[in-house]
Amino acid sequence: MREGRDHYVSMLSFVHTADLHLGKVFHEHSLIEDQRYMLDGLREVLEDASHKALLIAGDVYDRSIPSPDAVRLFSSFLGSLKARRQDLEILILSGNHDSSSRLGFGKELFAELGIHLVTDPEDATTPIIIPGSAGEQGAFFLLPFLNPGTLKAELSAPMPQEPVEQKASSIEVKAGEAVPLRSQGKLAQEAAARLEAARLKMCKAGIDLTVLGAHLFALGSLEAGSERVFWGTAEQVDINWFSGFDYVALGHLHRFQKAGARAWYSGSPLAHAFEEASHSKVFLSVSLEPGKEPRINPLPVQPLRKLSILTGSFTSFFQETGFSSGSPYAQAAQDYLEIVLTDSSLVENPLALLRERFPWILSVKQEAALAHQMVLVHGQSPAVWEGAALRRTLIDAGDFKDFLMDIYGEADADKLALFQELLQAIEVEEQQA
Ligand SMILES: [Mn+2]
Repeated sequence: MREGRDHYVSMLSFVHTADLHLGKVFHEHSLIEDQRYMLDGLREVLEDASHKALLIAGDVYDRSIPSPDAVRLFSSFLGSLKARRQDLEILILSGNHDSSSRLGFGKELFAELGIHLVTDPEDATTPIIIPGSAGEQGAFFLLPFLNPGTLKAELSAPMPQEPVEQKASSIEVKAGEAVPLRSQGKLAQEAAARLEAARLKMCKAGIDLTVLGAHLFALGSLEAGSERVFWGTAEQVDINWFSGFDYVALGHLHRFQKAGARAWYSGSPLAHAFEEASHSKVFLSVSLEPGKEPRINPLPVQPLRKLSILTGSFTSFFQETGFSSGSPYAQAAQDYLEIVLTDSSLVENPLALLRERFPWILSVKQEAALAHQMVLVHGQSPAVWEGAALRRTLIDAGDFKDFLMDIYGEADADKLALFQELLQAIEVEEQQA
């Protein structure tokens, strides 16, 4: 990483990452060792002292009540990072997967150590000031995920762009009265107005650079496949509201991408879905110079194990040793693997059978066989079964009962009950998401 250093001399440089999802369980397999390996890599990147700060733009943990392993891992990461780089400022905001109060534990004390946790949107307008290498001053604002109701606004006039929703509301709102905001669009608009006022105040006070870290869904950006996101454009945020900032460090979408003129998603440093197997996973090294465009340097993340998808017949994999160096599958045998079977008949318990050959196999898909089954039973073409949305509206307990009858000749009551339970859980989760 040495060769890039000279370019950074008169700049404010920092590392932007997000969506660590510590404690994530992937197809029933804990990713904690993968995450430890990834954080070791991040610590190495930060040994380059030209990076003045680390900004984590939300979703530190995978769950609002993180596993003990995940908390221990993050604690030891912060400790060992600070032991090597006392001067490094660490900036953390909470994402939709984090519990803001749990992640915010001890924030008043940690701030003294240069570890800044912002978990309340009300605190977003108080920046953290970080000097660059030539004495220039950067003001970092951190906007945590905007849970419904976390900001209030006076609705004296209908909010621009969303007049219809106001009319439909059954609650009488008096002019000048502050009401809690619910949709992502309105919450972000209110936050943007407050942040812009605070940003201008900093600029007037002589600050050279302003940076915003935020966890939100920027309108027009692409999902990666492993996010838990809102549906509908009312829940997306116009990133132009934040265009005053010299750089916007985004989290929430797991795909590394540009989201606005000076706004980027770093993406998650590890893939969390097989759909992401081909995505590049990076940490972003960002360098800012007053009056210039931000310089983005994506640093590839070396994962402990890659994700691979292989397609073929069951026999072709079952007869494969997977380990011999001449085999086309030699590398895949070391990867987290999803195998897509092309057979037209279902294989029972294929995961256990194939695990002997491929020790890190996590998923087997048999959609060809399922589609074939549907044609035999209902005379429907496989195309009907493409797309998750269609499937969601088509499948119910009756279909599952028919399916069990077709496959096993009987519909096991326990399996049916479990299916009902899972279906309800999915519906509840989707309503709360
Ligand atoms: Mn996330």
